[in-house]
Amino acid sequence: MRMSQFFLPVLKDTPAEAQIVSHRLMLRAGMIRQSSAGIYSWLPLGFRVLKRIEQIVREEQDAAGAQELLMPTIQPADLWRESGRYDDYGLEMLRITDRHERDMLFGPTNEELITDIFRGSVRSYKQLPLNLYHIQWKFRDEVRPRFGIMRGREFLMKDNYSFDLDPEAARHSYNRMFVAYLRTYERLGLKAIPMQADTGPIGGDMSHEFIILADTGESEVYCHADYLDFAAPEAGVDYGSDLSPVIEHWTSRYAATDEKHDAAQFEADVPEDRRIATRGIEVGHIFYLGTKYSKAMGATVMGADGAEVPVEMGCYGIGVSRLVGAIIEASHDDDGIIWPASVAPFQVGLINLKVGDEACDKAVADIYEKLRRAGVDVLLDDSDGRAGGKFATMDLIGLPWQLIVGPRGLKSGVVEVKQRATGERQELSIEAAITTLTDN
Ligand code: 5CA
Repeated sequence: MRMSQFFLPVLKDTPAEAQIVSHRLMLRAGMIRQSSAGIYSWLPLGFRVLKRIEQIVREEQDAAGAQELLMPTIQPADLWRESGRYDDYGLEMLRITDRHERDMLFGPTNEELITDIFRGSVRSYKQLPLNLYHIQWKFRDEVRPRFGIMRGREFLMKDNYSFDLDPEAARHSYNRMFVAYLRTYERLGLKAIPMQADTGPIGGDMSHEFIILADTGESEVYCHADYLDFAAPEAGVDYGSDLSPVIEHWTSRYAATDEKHDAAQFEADVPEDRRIATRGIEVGHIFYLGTKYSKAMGATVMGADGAEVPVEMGCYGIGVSRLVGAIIEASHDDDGIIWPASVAPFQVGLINLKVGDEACDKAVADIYEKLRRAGVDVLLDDSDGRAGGKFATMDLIGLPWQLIVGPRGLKSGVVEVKQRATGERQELSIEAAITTLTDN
């Protein structure tokens, strides 16, 4: 992509309304624009990151045996009357009336809709286990939307729903998602800690929130420092095997959000120098629901003995749009964003220091083509601005690598390769630079 053609409305000044660094950087880097309180448009740079996160989430869900479908954003109120949540959900639910005076709503979550799909098609235990997910926009009319896309009113969530015959099988489904979540966050370059959590309006009797430690987080959290050194399960996990040893390891130390925090136990379980009491960002939340929805909505299956039983359910959410902000909170410096390679909007920022100089233009065009042919996503700064401004923009938007081509270097046959995360610079021949960037 050429910068001259790319819609990248960067801001020079720090927007006054943004209170936390990720919100400031997303606005400055031209990733999002607010349309109304808590509702945002995703501009090309931000949308690329959102899509890359979504794809990693999808790959790990598929690997764990979940199947993707797509449910609508608008749902009929009658389904929510069946579960009793139409009244319970209160002002957070955006209620809509259609032209026939039918009550509708913009979905804040999908337990009712998926349970309706399930009960319409599944009759026998032989069709279980089943785990269905979608990645869809949700609307919650939050009292205090804030921090940009971190607590939005409209936000993108991955939500799955598992269906099993009995509590033991449901526990296995829960464990599969637990492991898939650890892998997902690891691939996103994040250290997420599973913590005991409250179930709120979703319900159920067991749940874990996945939390990124950050001073700017909205939750107060308490945990053992050992978690920071725990390694996520490797790719190629056998999801059919007994996963409980992984879950036991990842729940072996104290970790709780403030609703579940027990100060006496924290002090008894964790040596003083290993206690972390800080704030965190909730990037995912999994729930064992039991039969809360299946009983209320009549979602039953025939067991092996011929008896009808309500299906055991779980639900599992990941805040896909919130993750964009969470990754920035975890990875930035004074100059801007530092994208982990796995989610970067482009891998390389190619800077032509002297547009119009024949040697520079030719070398840059050649490098751009070679990188593109090797499958590397490149953003080429072909503007004729000043070098300082070009460097500042590249640092702000945080691509993992910068390749800088200038007339002086070219005379001695070299270009400069800079790694954004470390600031490390190397002078290399054009060929060596291309090899470095295609190998990474
Ligand atoms: N039905 C369940 C999971 S399938 C559910 O809705 N869980 S939730 O309420 O905990 O939301 C799941 C995830 O969505 C949260 O962990 C959080 O990362 C994200 N999320 C929730 N509310 C917002 C919001 N207002 N803005 C951005 N992300 C949000």
